[in-house]
Amino acid sequence: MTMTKSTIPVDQLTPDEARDELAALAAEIAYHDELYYREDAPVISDAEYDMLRQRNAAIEARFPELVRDDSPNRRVGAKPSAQFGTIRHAVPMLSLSNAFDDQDVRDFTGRIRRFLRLADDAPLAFAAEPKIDGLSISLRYERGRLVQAATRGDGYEGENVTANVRTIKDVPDVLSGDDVPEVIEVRGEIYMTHADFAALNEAQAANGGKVFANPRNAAAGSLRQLDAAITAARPLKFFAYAWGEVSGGKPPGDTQWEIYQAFKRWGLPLNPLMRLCTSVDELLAFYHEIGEGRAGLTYDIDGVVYKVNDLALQERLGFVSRAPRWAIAHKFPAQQATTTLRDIEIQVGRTGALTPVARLQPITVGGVVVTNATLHNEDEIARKDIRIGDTVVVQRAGDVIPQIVSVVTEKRPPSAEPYIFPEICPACGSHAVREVNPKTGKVDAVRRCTGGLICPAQAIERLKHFVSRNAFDIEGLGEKQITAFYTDGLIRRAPDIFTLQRRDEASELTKLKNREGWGATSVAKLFDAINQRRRISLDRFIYALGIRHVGETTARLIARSYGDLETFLSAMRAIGTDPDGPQFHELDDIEGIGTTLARAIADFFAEDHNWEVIDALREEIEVQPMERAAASSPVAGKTIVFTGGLTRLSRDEAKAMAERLGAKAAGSVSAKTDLVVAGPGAGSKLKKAAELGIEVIDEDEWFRRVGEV
Ligand code: D41
Repeated sequence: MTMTKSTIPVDQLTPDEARDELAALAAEIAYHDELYYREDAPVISDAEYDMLRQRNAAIEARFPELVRDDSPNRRVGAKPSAQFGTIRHAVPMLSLSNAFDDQDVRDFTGRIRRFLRLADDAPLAFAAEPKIDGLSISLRYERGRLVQAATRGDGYEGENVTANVRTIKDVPDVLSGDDVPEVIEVRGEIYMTHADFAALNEAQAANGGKVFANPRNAAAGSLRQLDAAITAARPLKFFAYAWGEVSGGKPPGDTQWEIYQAFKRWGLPLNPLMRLCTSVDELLAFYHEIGEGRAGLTYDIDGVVYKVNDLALQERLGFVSRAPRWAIAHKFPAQQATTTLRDIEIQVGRTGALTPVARLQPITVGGVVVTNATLHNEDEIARKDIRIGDTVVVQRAGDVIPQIVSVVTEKRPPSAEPYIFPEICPACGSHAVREVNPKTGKVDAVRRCTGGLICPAQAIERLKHFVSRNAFDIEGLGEKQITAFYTDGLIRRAPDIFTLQRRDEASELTKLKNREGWGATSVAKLFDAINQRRRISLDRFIYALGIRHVGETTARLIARSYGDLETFLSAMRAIGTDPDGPQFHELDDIEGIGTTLARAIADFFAEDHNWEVIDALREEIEVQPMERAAASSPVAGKTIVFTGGLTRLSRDEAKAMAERLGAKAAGSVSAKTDLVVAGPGAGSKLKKAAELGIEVIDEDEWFRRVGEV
């Protein structure tokens, strides 16, 4: 299959070129759909596939008369795997932050000591273990029996793969021992050994079956078999390394290491290379030792993981967004390879950012086929002087998008010209500009399309975001449907989704069920899916708005902080009219929300058209209030200022503790402050609190109040 290659911006295509390219794209996308849906063996990445579809959509938007009968946007493909039920993890499965060199590890332990106010020479032990390159899984045991197994999924919800996991010999059906908790979720990694992987691929090839790219994919593909008998025939293995819900709060033991010993007693497999370390130097020695032995292992690892051993300290350290402060993955260096850069394509994102993507001659880097790489932005391209046709060094590290490290200039073809970054949006032809940051006076690295509402790429990306899994999660309204509905003018803005059924019922001629690829049943299903989402939680609603920089975590923080839609919107209305008023500072003061983020939110609510969308949405949907974080704690909902020297807590830990208890930790005392916790040496803030008549307590009283004496 040849790839469609075009660097011509969409708005410069002639109708003939557009017709040809649409034909090529239709064939190419159909080919990839087939591989993806029927064979579960895509040869391009999702991002690359998305790019094809986006280019197709952009051309169709500009040349509606050229939209083909077999346009990719008119076909409704089989959904990947809705076959497995989803399971909500009782305790979310966290992610891990990464360290890439020794210094990162020293910073990690330094941060922990500072956070806990531990002296440099105070003992601090870590459990160190190889990081298995497999799939994370959560196994739920009730009264010692395996009752449920779920993949990690997005950390909150995973797929129910119980039947398949039951076929894995490494996973005990029954835990043995008299100290097994009534309920325990054991977490760990499912993986496949190199030898088993090679044998599986050989058998697959001989039978004309699917050949997997690496052991990790083979393990994932095997676990996700609908027929558990197939999984049973696949040699999957398991190592335990963590836990989720446990009756009684925590498993028997006070340290990570003790829990591992309990796991072992109960019959769960542990990685034999785990080690208890008591200094950074020991951690680094462990890393280098494992790295040297890596090639001799029978399974893939991509680094090592360090975890604070003491569970009480883990508890105090808590999390930053979704990763624990008490653990880190120390990754092995990335793998590199050289290949040629075939093209540079420009993607237009939801907020108009023009992102250059390198299309590469496919190359295997560390066992994975790489066909594209991120180029970040135009400065990066200029700095590295990357040109189409160049031979480039590509690097892959873990799950991150491959990068171009450098150009092999000796191999540069004489015809290669410096790359000129487009100054107009390839999707809508508007000027694309680099904004100047008013604070720093620096030019933004990102060039943005100024087309805003008229840019079809931005509009489509916004809609895609709106219906995506962690936003409104509307089944049956995927990328293809959104693009087709957008192109045909049926859905231009989010509220249109909720009026689609009424408009369809009112229309005489162009009923949805008569569209190609649709029928009465699929249309009824779609309306059903849309109607099911007329009630939505505040955090999802905020996330769905697609405000720049506002991801899921931030949306949740905001939702928890304001509680309900009315409170949130009236604050945002105030900010929209007075961008530097008290409401803005309240937003800025939310722990985890920095000024850039607060500004982006303020900018969003300063736009009339965003209010139009929100108002129209409110006609159609009901936004459910959020439970405020830890509403039952004595300080929930309060705004607290810590000032002066604290002896038992670092400032960061105090802030995190307040947050955990549902309070807001603010930086300055104002009329909104409910409580000031002051240590020795508190100055002006204490004075201000006295002036305003705000209650002031000391650190010991703080601990008494929150019941953590
Ligand atoms: O071997 C692994 N892949 C591994 C993954 C491990 N040995 N330990 C892990 N520990 C955690 C925490 C500390 C968050 C319980 C992990 C992972 N997490 C993890 N794997 C994928 C996302 C997070």
